[in-house]
Amino acid sequence: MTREIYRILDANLNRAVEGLRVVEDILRFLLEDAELARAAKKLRHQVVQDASLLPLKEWDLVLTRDAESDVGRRIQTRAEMEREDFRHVLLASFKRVQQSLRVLEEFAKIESPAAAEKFREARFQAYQLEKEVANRFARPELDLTLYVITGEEFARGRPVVEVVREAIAGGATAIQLREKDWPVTKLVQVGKEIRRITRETGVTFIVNDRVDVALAVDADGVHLGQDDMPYQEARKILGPNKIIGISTHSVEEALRAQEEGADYIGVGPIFNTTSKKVLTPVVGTELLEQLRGLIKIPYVGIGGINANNAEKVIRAGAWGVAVISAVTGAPQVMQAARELRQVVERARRERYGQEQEVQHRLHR
Ligand code: TZP
Ligand code: MG
Repeated sequence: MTREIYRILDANLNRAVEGLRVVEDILRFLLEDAELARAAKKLRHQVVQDASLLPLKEWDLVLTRDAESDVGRRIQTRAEMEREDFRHVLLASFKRVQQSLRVLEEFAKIESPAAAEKFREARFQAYQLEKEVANRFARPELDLTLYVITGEEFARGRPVVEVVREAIAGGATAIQLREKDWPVTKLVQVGKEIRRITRETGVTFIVNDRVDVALAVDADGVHLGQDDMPYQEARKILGPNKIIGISTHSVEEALRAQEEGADYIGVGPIFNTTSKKVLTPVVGTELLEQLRGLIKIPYVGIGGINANNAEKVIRAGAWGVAVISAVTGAPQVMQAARELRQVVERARRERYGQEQEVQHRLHR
């Protein structure tokens, strides 16, 4: 093999491996997605191993390296030095990885068809990983500042759709359709109506318990309790672009939900409530405190929360509050929502300042 080919192989091996390292670090430290980060690491190790199929003695590549006299070193485009944000860095890195794997494949053909085939496989794995990462970004925006849950029995005779409209007008950032006793026909019919309203207003729409209903009405996602469909099963059915939230009542459950891949968790019951039939013991704001630093996905407190105690919930570390009676059951739904949202936002500003807003968006 000629020296020139060594240099090409050396440059492109470095490119591929370094590019994968950039991808891996973004997935690990910025997106904090353990699963995708692991996939990037695996691919990086694979490429290094594939290179060992080439008939090269260990130090050949390094010895023939001649970065100083590399004529390409000074060819640098403006675009190469400017990246708008980490998404662009990620995209550019994927392209670099794929291109260098293609070069490796072509030149490996001269010496080792087996290695060429391996580089080809690695390139296709890089395409696949890029798609999975893109899917991760395609999930809808999730703002759990004021998460209003329906409950016809608490709505003082008002239709659920009307309550939803009012709650959104007052500042609800997410709506959950939770009607345990409704037939599926009614869930679908009202669900479609709520979908229309939430789409028009840019509010997140989640369906409680029912993965099938969430799909039928094209909700943004589903909320699952500990006895509902397991996360992995729900994800298989819903695909990568739906939000999945999970109810948790302990540190262990919260960590498991995060590890599995949940997009957010509900933590509760924080205070006493009469709005839920079978209730686990009250966990207090103490559990929220315990989750700080451990849980990186957004989490909301639920259970007995209202404008008088919401500040405590946010101070303890929740990103937002999930409520039934404080809004759905309020005499004036719109006013109640407005007041509660103000309390949450004020508490959050006091707690985090501007910095956390950015952090939170990054996690999505
Ligand atoms: N999960 C835990 S507590 C609860 C649910 C669904 C009920 C919350 O209702 P409220 O009226 O806000 O206490
Ligand atoms: Mg449930």
